Amino acid sequence: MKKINGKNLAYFLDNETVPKPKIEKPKQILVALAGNPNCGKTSLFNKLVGANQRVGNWAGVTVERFEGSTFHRDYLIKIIDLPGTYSLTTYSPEEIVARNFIVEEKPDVVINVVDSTNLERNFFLTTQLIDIQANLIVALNMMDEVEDKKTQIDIGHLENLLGIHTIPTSAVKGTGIEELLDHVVDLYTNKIVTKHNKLVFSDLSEHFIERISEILKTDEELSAKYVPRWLAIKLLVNDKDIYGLIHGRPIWIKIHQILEEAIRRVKIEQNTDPEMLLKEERHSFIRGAIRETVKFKPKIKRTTTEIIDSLLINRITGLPIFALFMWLIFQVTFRLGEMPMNLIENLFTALSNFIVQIIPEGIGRSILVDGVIAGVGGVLVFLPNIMILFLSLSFLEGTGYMARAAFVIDKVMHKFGLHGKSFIPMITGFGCSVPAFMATRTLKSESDRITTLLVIPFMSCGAKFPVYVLVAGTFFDQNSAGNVLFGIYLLGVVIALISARLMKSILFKDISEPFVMELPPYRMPTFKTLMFQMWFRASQYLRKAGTIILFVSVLIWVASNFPKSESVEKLYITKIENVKQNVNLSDEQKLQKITKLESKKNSLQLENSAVGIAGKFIEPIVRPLGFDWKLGLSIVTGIAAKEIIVSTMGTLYSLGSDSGNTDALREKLLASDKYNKAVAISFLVFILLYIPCFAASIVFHREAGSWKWTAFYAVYTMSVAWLISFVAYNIAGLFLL
Ligand code: BGO
Repeated sequence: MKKINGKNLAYFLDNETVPKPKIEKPKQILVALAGNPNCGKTSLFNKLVGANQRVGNWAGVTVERFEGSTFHRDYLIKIIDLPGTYSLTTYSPEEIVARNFIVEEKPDVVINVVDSTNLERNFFLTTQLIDIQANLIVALNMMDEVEDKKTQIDIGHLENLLGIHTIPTSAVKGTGIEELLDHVVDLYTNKIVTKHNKLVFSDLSEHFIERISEILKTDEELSAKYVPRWLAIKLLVNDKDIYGLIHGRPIWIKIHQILEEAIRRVKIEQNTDPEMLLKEERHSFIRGAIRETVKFKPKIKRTTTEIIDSLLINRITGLPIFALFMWLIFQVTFRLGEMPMNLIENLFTALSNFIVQIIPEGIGRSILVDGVIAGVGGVLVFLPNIMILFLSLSFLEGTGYMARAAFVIDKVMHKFGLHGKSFIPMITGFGCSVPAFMATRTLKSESDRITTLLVIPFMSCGAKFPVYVLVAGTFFDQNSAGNVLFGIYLLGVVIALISARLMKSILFKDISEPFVMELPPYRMPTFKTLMFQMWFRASQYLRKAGTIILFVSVLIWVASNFPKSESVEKLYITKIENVKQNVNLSDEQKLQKITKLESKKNSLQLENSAVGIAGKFIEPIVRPLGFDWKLGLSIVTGIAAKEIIVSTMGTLYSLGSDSGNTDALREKLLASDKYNKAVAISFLVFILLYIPCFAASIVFHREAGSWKWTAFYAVYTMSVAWLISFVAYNIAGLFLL
């Protein structure tokens, strides 16, 4: 056999005749390493690719380009080491190179190398990589140093909060490298995924991001190439390159308008611009994530924020402090509100007296005094309380405390199957259910969202407040009234939490998905912002008083005055005439008797009127709760708007010339033998828990998106209200009477 270079020739011949086995080219995965300068990216890159690397330059700039490759589990992993950057703006050539590569080249996987000894600074870039919706893995590098410093990182929890697979590594010790490569392959082959829904900005920011994204999506060419959400965020932060990309396109006109609106609203509501707002919200997200997952060795010297946080977010002191703040708010609202409230009351009394003097008795005067002033005036007297309540809530929100409260509540919320993030819409519910329902949009888990929507009605809205002030202030002394108010609000929260637990385990049978609880910086809210927010709510309240409440007040006046019973009218006119003719009575005695007869006649006429008939129809349903037909009817009218409850009561208790005067209404309530403390408690509980106003219910339906949920919401709130009121009435009856 012929030999070539000492090798058997048959070997070569065989090789030529036998078909060559097909060697498949290994599948290639393109990976980018992104991270801050000095996070250990180069060291990690060296560990990943060994000597298998080349150095070149990025096209057009004098920035070095390192690339290398390695084999792992049948895959050729090609790794590009991007220049170190703190951010993905376009201020430096390094940033432009890193950003363009990720956005334009779309690597299969991006490894975000993070210096774990400095998470706060390094995660800023991470939040921007989340915006781009890159297929991310976080390499928590320098873990050896973290261990040396006795810092503990709950990596599992961090992974859940960020929605990104997180691998601890040490580039100097060479640990975590295999695991990192395993995750690259798993992410590429879709065995694992990166969740991009974890970074949610504030309602205000998300509102504009969503609106701009929707318009961007209509430009097919653009949205095929770029992530619309990322573009929207970049436009809001005034990114010159993205502006250049979009401003020549037809969609720009609409986007431009939204951007202008965003600048205006952010200035008014947050006293800053969208760029700063988003930046701050990224930091809040990062602070929250770190606070939840990292335990540092106690430091000797702490920052002021850390010292305050150690009290406010503390496991032991956090909850009582939150309860104390809430209690204070209700005390202040009640006590401070008293003086201006009396002033407005006196104004309306003077107005009624004036009208009584200038307009002769008749239907016109009665509509004005018993309808309009009793109804609208009865609601307006509570304006100072509403303003104080909203001012206090806005203050706590603006200082950054509300986010801390949500943070503290987070753990409690988890016990009830909800996430701390649900607490923000719930707290918003203390103001008004409409924005609260809308705020649930930031909850990405469907079951969390529906559950939160269903429990928001139990968070007592501001419109119910006047009823509380009226009833608690009538049946309880000044000291106890604030406590009763606080108790009512607390009961709402407790019922909301229990309901959430029940719904989560019976209706949804799942647990809540973890999200970061943002921790914004502490700051003093500006006077202007506080005033704006307070005035915004107050003007809404005033508008309601001038429209729907005015309309319903007049409607109730009509329904409570007609039809009139002719026989009752005749009978009492005769009786009154008899008194007038009675020579044995003094003028004073006559006046007393006539007033009594008038009152009796009015009360009988009311019972015979449309309102009386409707009230009597409802009475059997509400009687077990201690209510008569007047309270029952007030509840029904309250379905239109909660403020109407007080105005209905004002009209129903037919105050004549005293209309608009809450003191007179209080006297009537106190004088009635049907009402006592137990009825008052039962009534307060019912008002607290039953279905929100009509406008809020429409928003609920829109957010829940199905009649099934809307029907459930109506039945559930009404049944809970009835049941708990029934229990409260009977228990209060045992102790308070
Ligand atoms: C010096 N652990 C520890 N302890 N150190 C690490 C790790 C790790 O996991 N990873 C990297 N380092 P680069 P960029 C140095 O150079 O890879 C260290 O910019 C020194 N140099 O060894 O360059 C790494 O590519 C003198 O440290 O980062 C390097 O992201 C004294 O982090 C530094 C001490 O790593 C930056 C360290 C002259």
